[in-house]
Amino acid sequence: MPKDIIIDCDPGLDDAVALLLAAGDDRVNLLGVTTVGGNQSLEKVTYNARAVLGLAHADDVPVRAGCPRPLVREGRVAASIHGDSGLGDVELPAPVRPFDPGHAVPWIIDTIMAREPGSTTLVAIGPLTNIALAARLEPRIVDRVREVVLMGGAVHTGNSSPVAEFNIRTDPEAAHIVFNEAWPITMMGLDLTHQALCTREVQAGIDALGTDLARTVSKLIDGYRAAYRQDRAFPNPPIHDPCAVAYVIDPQVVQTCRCPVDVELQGALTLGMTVADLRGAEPGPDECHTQVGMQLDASMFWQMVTAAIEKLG
Ligand code: PIR
Ligand code: CA
Repeated sequence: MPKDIIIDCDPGLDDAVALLLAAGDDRVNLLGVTTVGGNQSLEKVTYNARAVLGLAHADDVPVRAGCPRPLVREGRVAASIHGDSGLGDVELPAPVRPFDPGHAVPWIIDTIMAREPGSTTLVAIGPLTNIALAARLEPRIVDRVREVVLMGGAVHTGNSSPVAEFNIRTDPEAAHIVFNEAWPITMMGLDLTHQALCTREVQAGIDALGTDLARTVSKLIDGYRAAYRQDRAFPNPPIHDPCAVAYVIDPQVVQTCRCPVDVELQGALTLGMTVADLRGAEPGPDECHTQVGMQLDASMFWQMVTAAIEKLG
């Protein structure tokens, strides 16, 4: 039985790869895609989400635009990495599907409430604004989702600041809300996603598929590689967001550690840091609702991504 997922995202070069993985792997069923201002403006990331689903022949998947900016703070885009459009300089065919009116947050709530309890997984790969608002607007979703799997945060490093990751740092109040609700959360932070490096060898494997889609993905990765070289001195770019989807597809791809996690809202140097308590013995799932991805099986991960691109043709 495939797992039903909703992806909340801000595409974003790596969000685009996450959407393709979800569309191309039979072990997940993509119920819908919701968007949030993050890597680029809400308007741009929503356009990009529709265009990427078009590439994946997934034009029947609903797309709803959500919050244009964080709950409290000013929005800040990541144009130095994702470019002015949000997808580097790759121009995708214009989306054909009509634009769905209606806000993402009530759509998320209605979708979760209409389905079997414990059957819907929320995969959040942008700032957590929509997810936090959904939990406040309809608290019953907290018991009703199967799990929240998110890309964000970090235990030992940052990218937006020395200790804070971009998605959490962009809307720390929303992240605070999400981490303090009792739903099961699996956090795929930078500790894990910095292991999802697209090496030349991995990229050659994608190129070898020889399809138009593979060429487009390779161009997206070229843009990401150039930006990460320039901005971050990474020779190979970390493709963060598909790690969250890969974990839902097959949890074996990630080794996790269970520990309490909270979000810093006060610190002068540490705003938006995800503070993980790694002291003592690992708690059980009844005592602690959060776990953190620590070790990625990179070869299994890239096999999944490559196979999904191949399957989409
Ligand atoms: C990636 C992102 C933001 C900034 C940089 N430098 C790199 C986006 C990705 O889409 C991912 O969801 C998360 N935010 C990684 O921090
Ligand atoms: Ca993202």
